Amino acid sequence: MTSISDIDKIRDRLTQTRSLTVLTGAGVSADSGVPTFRGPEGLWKTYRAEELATPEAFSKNPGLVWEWYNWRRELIHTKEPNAAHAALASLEERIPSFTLITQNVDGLHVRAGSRNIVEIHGNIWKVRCTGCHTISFNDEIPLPPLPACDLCGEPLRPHVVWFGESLDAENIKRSLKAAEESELFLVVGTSGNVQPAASFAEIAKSNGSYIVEVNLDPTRGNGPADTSLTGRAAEILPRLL
Ligand code: BJW
Ligand code: ZN
Repeated sequence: MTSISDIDKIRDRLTQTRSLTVLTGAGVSADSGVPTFRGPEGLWKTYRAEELATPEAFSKNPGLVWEWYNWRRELIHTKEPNAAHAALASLEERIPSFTLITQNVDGLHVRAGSRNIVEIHGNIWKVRCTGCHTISFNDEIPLPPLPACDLCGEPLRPHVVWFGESLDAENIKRSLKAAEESELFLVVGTSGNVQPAASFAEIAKSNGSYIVEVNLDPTRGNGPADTSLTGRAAEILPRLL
């Protein structure tokens, strides 16, 4: 259980800090009703995310991968940002230097008002052409089973980062800089399974940052965390304001 004194301690630190970096994962959107990747509800049909979020899966069966993304787009479309998203947007207004690094592709942080945000795994509301590489915003629901580019006719793919694919270099640069320069680093709702995101807290810590983890699962947080707050992000984060 998270003690009231831990919450008070971190709230005090947040009022003092000039530089906060936050890393979020699927747990932040869980309270909005968006399924996480690795929990019991993380399965879609009988597939694991690791089997669908790969360039190999898309080459072999683009229809299946698009079916999964269409299902997720339809689901996310019906969801709203929750109190955790709102709390992070309001921290951004209070702290002079604030960066939000999110692994989530659902766009809920931006809808809640976050501005200085790095979407390191992309955005499910964008598509990218596999031929001419044009990236465009697209919130059509549902997309056709095999959507194609208006400009060149080649297949479109989701503008997200799959396993084995490189993250955008500029996004990595911004994330590392924010981790290195942070006084306080908050890790919220991520299992820490996926690199390179999972190493950002370590990097922040080795540069002198204080690490706070917020997760539903009390077994998390024994990594680099200086304080672990156990509970739902939507319940804990508003209490830190
Ligand atoms: C709550 C809660 C509540 C629940 N409140 N908490 C170094 C070492 C080993 C391997 C690698 C390495 N470097 C690279 C790799 C390979 C690979 C990797 O990391 N593999 C590991 C599995 C071992 N990484 C990559 O391939 C990355 N690319 C890369 O590094 O390029 C260079 C390179 C290329 C080739 C070889 C080597 C290097 C790319 C990774 C892309 C990941 N993409 C996905 C899909 C995105 C698109 C989409 O969404 O469709 O990103 S996978 C999926 O996992 C998604 C997520 O963003 C990501 C992280 O998941 P997350 O957010 O942590 O979710 P969960 O479900 O795992 O956890 C939820 C947590 O919330 C849990 O802890 C709950 O307890 C908690 N929770 N409810 C608070 N209410
Ligand atoms: Zn094209």
